[in-house]
Amino acid sequence: MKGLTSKFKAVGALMILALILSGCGEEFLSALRPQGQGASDILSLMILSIAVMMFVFVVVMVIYVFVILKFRKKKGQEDFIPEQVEGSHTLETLWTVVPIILILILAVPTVQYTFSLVDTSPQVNAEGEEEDQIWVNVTGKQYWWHFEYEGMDVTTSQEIYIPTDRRVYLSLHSEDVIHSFWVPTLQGKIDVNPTGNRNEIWIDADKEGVYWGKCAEFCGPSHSLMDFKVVAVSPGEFEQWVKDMRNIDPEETPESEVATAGQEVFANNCMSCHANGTSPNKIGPNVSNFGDRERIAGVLEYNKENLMEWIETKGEEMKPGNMMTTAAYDLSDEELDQVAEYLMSLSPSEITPENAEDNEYIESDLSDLFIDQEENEDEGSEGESEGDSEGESEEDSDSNQ
Ligand code: HEC
Ligand SMILES: [Cu+2]
Repeated sequence: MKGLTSKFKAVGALMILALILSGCGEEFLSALRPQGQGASDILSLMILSIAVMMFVFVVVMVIYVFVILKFRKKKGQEDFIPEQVEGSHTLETLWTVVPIILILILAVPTVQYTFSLVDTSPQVNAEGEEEDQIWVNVTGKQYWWHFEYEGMDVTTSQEIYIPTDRRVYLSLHSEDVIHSFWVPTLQGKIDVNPTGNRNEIWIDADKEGVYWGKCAEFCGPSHSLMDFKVVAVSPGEFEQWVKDMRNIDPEETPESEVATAGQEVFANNCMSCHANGTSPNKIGPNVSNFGDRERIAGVLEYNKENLMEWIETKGEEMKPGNMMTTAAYDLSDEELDQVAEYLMSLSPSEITPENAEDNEYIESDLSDLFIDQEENEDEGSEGESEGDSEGESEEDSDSNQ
């Protein structure tokens, strides 16, 4: 009896634990708390398949218990052999047809979503017109992410900004090994391949906020540290951010003297790998808005101590195997302080992850941004039609060798 009560206790504890755990999951990270269309479609598929599985489980258990009770060996019937049924037409039809129906219930929406989740054709608005699309070229690298806004002359790393009123379309490729781009609260995963083919997906966020992204394909010793952020802001804020990012002058002298000295240190030791402004994709992240970052190198808490340690150690322990470890510089404590001060002063915009959740809905139809894109297309420059442009840039060609 004692054994039985303790078993009940154990089961009870497990059930309570399951209940508590099911309440877990953060809005910025959990696929079970979707904050965008893609993730909520995926969650509905999960719920559907769990419902089908529960149905099968319950039916099987009911029949099982019924059969055990009804046909168990009774006293005085030791030699009794029950009636043998073989080839029952009704039964065989039933257990063929029911699974087929169940599979169809699962398959139809699954196939439908498999296509719609990566359908990057333009959305049609209420007036029946095709919406202008924001395309971002995404490059995955060991162990960070680079983002180039097509036709907008905006480049950033680690943190991608999107407006909350529309889908943002991504064209992804890798410069080294296979990565996988995953923002659990917003969309499913998509592979990021080095072979020259670009995968495409869209993301959207219902409300302002910072959503965490992860690399979901093992890609080296710091794979688990290959984090990034999606910063969703209102359309007006997004427009402001794009304008601010476009106006960066990398030559501009910072306000403080220490930072000005740091600018010099940076130019002499770091510019071979890092870019400031809209210069193209380099070995290391673009630092144009490093002062606005939520994290250092995607994962470390943002403060000067961590930053100085990162620069001094080249992230050797903080992110093992990262490509900055090959840098040759050797800085004095003073120079470390200066360059850290400089990097933290790089804040071209008021629109930062910190105020992403202010819920100030600044209206804008973003049309200004797209006019610019069309101009670019007219000039026959890079704004050329996004998506299917395979390996269009120089960076692609040298990464494919
Ligand atoms: C050999 C190329 C190289 C050199 C030289 C280099 N870095 Fe880096 N740096 C990188 C790479 C690659 C990363 C990305 C590491 C990662 O996250 O995996 C990085 C990341 C960083 C980051 C984090 C960036 C972010 O967006 O969070 C900072 C800050 C940084 N480097 C500062 C410096 C400073 C300061 C110097 C010069 C004193 C410097 N780096 C020189 C390659 C380099
Ligand atoms: Cu990766």
